[in-house]
Amino acid sequence: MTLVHPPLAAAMIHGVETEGPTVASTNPARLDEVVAEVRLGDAGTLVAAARVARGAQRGWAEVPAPVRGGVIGNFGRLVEENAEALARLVTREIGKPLAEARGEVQEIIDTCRFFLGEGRRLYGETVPSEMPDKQLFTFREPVGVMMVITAGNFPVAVPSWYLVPALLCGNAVVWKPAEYAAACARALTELAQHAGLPPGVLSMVPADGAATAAGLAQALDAGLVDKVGFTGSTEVGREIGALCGRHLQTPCLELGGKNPMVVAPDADIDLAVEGALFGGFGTAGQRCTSLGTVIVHESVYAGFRRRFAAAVENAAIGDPTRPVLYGPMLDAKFAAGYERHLGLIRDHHTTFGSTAVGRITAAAPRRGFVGDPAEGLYYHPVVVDGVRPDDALFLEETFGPIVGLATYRDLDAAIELANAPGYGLSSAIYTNDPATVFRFRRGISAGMVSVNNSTSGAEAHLPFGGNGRSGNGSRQSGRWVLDQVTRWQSVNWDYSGRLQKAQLDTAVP
Ligand code: UN1
Repeated sequence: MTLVHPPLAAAMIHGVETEGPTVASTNPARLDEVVAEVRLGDAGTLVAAARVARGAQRGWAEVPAPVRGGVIGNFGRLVEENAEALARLVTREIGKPLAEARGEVQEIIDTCRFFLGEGRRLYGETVPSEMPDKQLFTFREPVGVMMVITAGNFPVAVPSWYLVPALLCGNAVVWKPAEYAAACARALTELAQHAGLPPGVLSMVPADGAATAAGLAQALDAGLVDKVGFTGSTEVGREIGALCGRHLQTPCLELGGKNPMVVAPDADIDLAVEGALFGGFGTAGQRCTSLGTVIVHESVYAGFRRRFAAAVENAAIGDPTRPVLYGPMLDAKFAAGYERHLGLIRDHHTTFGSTAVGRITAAAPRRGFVGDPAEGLYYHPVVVDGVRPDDALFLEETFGPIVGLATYRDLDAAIELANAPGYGLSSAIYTNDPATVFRFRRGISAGMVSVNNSTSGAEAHLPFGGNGRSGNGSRQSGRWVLDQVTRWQSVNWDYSGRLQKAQLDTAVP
């Protein structure tokens, strides 16, 4: 199959397009370019998709797991055959530099390769019984119908973290992608459907926030959704958590972050600067794993600050089809959100690393900008000196190209600062001292810890997820995500021919 990216990104239920009003998805690097007309679904469309999924799920679960694995393998191959087209579409629709977009597409391929094998390895266990002539077993069962709601900063890789294992394990999925990334979602859905999924097992419905909230509530009330997977803001995650809680469900929540990086006195400063540049400004700071604050030991602070400022000043920013550190904001909504956060610092802080704070324009230009800044949603990189624990900038996720700097004297204080915002997704420490690494690892409340590497850029087969404001402890990726997309069923099989009563008929010394 060759991916012909459709100019219309409508919902696909049962492989059939739905009707509905359209909104334009534009290229954030060329605002006058419409990438696709997105036909939005409403609450009823989401409920209809969930109903179709319910009807299709049992049949799919009866397909042997290794055969389902084969379908996942096909999906990975189709993505691979269309990798360049898909990466270019990602860059066009959300403005991520092409190199990063290619990496993101590679992440789906890796995820498919991993789960293709899992189809032959969906192990249960045999467990000894306390009684004779009796055997105990465990089986993984699909949860049923999953509603997957994703952000658009990783419009294809992050959805695949849910879709691929969920489908492999015999679930049916209704996917609600971000409206501003719906052309990518449509392309990925078509590839998945062509891989051999029976009709109805995967539907894709772009919808706005209000329609999604109403549709999810109605689908849960009607008993049509068994599990929700959500990647997005902490605020929306709380609402989804509350809604699912009323239905006694635990969603998989992957939320925001204010990810800290500690630079110890013995750190390789150049390496730390490189890590901070990528972590803070890669994807224009619009990753949930983006670096929030660098907490630098006071003895090396001056040197770190100087080299970091130089690196930020010299970084190439601009047209995402060219080799740049970062391109535009994902879309106008994210630019507006980031502008609100910039209000937090304009009056109160010393900034450096750039000549200006805010939008890159003819009036506020950036030296060496790649392309024409007037064409897209481009922002200056900002480094803020001396953030304090009571600053909103220290505490809140900004989701834009801004990094705070703070200092520390002893490791316990650094850990306390790192934990203070109450998120807990990613973190990093730069040091060559094993004791410092292990003390940091133990003290930090974070799902992910990088040592001498950036806060962002997690590999696709390690547990991914956070604590506190970053999520409810659920983890995606690798074999650990299986606990999100399956439930354990235990079986006890008595072949003694008599009623043996657990605890009552046994005398384990
Ligand atoms: C996200 O921003 O939601 O670790 C996910 C990383 C990427 C995934 C980010 N692999 O930065």
